[in-house]
Amino acid sequence: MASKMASCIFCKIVKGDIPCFKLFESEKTLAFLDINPLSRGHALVIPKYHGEKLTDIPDDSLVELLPVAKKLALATGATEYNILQNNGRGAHQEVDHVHVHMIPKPNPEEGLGIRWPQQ
Ligand code: IU
Repeated sequence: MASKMASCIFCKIVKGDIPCFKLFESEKTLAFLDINPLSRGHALVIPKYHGEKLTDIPDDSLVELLPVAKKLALATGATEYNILQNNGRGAHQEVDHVHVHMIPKPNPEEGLGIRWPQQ
């Protein structure tokens, strides 16, 4: 586990060793913009606790993920969005640290006019 954490890119982001565009942080949770967004405002919400899949994470590190994704969805002003969480290669998981995607559906006419809340 310790060696997986040492090489985990999201653990490095949690530690501040790799920069990110931070959107939210609490004791157990971090949210930041996806580096390769599917739409403007595409964000990731992660537990700071390292675990590959949902089933590897204790419940107390999971409870905030959906409320934070909801907060970020509201902040984009998007009325349509996807919340997505992949587990395993066959389910399209690429990064082996649990994360929840919040993917706003772009509004082709207006754009999103995102104003992220101050922390
Ligand atoms: P997936 O659910 O594991 O397939 O999604 C991984 C996401 O992590 C994907 O959208 C990447 O663009 C994103 N990502 C990132 O935001 N920053 C990184 O340094 C790396 C991946 I590596």
